[in-house]
Amino acid sequence: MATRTPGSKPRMVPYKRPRLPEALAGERARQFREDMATRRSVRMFSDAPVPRRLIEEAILTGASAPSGAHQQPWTFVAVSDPRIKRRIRTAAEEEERRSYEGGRMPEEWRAALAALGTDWPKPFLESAPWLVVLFEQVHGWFPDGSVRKHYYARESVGIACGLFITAIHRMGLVTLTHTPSPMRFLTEILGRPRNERPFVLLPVGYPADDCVVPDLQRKPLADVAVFIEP
Ligand code: IYR
Repeated sequence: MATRTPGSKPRMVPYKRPRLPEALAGERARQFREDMATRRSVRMFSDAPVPRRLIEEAILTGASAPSGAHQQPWTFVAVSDPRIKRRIRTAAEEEERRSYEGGRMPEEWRAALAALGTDWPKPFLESAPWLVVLFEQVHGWFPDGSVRKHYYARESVGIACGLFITAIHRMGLVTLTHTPSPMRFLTEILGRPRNERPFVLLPVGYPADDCVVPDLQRKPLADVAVFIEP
């Protein structure tokens, strides 16, 4: 793929989807929506183990995302090694403490976060059985070692993240889209190449027995959608 010249035709294969009756489509959509409505970002994790196979399944779903020029510009790094998790927690808390208490986070941002009750300590970075770090491949490489531009890498990785989160939820697991800021330390701790930028850190596991989440409401359809019809 990387060396395909402009103008050469890709091989095309047939593609079909069953056309569902409207009632069945609607029913499936409703069931899926109701399940997804129970998804929450969780910050209190049980240390109960999760088999690697389930993480692999979610990664494969994430990696099924559409991507700019089908370049699949993502790397999922899944960590269960407690020594690495500890290093990540230590580094993340150092950054987060500076943000929350060192005056690095503007007042408006702190106010916006008040509804979530977040703070700099991140014990879930050790208690969650897996930390999945999603990296964006800002560019790739041609076989001759020259830089291969990636198109819409950030958007593509965002979609992959959404699909990963959905797969995790469908398995009865929970996660959090965590962005300790800045995240550069993850590149170093996880030994990733310079063309990769940490996009999001996703702790994965089961909720702790005493897990609580903020009482949030989602916007109704009328507030999130505009229809323009004849
Ligand atoms: N990265 C910090 C702050 C934070 C920022 C946003 I935007 C959130 O939605 C939640 C938290 C933290 O993880 O605490």
